[in-house]
Amino acid sequence: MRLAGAESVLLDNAHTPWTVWGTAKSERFAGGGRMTVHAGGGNDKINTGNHDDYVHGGPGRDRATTWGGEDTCANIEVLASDDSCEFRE
Ligand SMILES: [Ca+2]
Repeated sequence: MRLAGAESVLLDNAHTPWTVWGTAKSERFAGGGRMTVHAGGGNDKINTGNHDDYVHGGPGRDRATTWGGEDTCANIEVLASDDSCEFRE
């Protein structure tokens, strides 16, 4: 499935792995399944579930909240909690 032009995406299916590519705009991504997020430009907000997720914020001031799993984050400027992003690139 390809979705383009959304500013907020909720991928609330814990059994489906998702790969999301953002745009230059500020967007919000939230998911329950294993997530790979390339947020792109803009000041993005990313919220993942209890899997081993990968989050790349891209340019901008990006905020990540990751729950459970062993999560890897890159180019994230703000972590919602000390538990977020076990690995940082
Ligand atoms: Ca960004």
